[in-house]
Order: sequence, then C-alpha cells, then structure tokens
Amino acid sequence: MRHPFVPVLLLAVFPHPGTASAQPANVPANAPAAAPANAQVYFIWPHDGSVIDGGKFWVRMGLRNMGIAPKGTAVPNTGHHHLLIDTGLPPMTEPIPNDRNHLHFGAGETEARVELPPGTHTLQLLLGDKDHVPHRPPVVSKPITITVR
Ligand SMILES: [Cu+2]
Repeated sequence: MRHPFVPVLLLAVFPHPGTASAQPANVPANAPAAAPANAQVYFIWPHDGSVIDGGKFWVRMGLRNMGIAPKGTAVPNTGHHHLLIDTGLPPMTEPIPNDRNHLHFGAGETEARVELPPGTHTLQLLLGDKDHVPHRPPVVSKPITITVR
C-alpha cells in the first residue's frame, strides 16, 4: 500500500495566514488547542486482540465529544486523527511526527486502509490540532494489539 505521506512539515512552518487570529488574544498562536475533558478517541475497528488474515485491513476511527476538522482549520474542539503503529506516544508538546509509524489523516478521514506485515502490532490513536500538536489534555486512545497472519 502507499502510506499517506503528506507534506505537513511545510504547513507547520508556513501556516495559513489568518489561522492564528481565531485564537483568543491571550493565547499564543502556537499553543496546543484545548480539548474537553470528556473527549474520547477510540477504535471502532479493529478490536483489541483481533487476528487479521492477509495484512490489509480497514482502520475505523471514532471520536466522541469533539469534531473532526482538516489540518490547518482553527475551529474550537476539533482535530484530526493520527494512527500510531508500533510506536509509543510522541512528545505531547510538538507536532506529531509524520512517518510510517505516525500516519496523519489531515483531510479529516475517519477510516483508512492499512497494510501491515505478519506479526503482532500495536495501534493507538492520537488526535492532533490544526498544527498536528496533541490537544491539552491529549486525546489519545488506549493502545490495542492486533495480530496479522
Ligand atoms: Cu496531523
């Protein structure tokens, strides 16, 4: 499969003009977006412990008490999904890395076709704000473990 590499670093370095103005005046433009305490990101599929034949599968990503918005969109209580594959949580105060272990869904996707080699894999979801930085507090799922055979 083709990993959805997106040139997010360019966007992070050159943010859209005007996005900062949506922040209240007393909040630095680069401050992580706030998230409601009851926000929850979770896997609809796969389930923890799933055994997947063939290695290709859909990941379906759920979000409660917040909305999805594409990267670069400064709307309160929104963000976009990131799928962490076989890696721990990145630093919570920086943009989430963009590589094959950290997939960004900056168009607002809520499902993705993923292919992984045979073996055991950990998956975790982490919501990011318009600049791909985790919210404050972070909106992160429990890690799940799946087996591809
Ligand atoms: Cu992102």
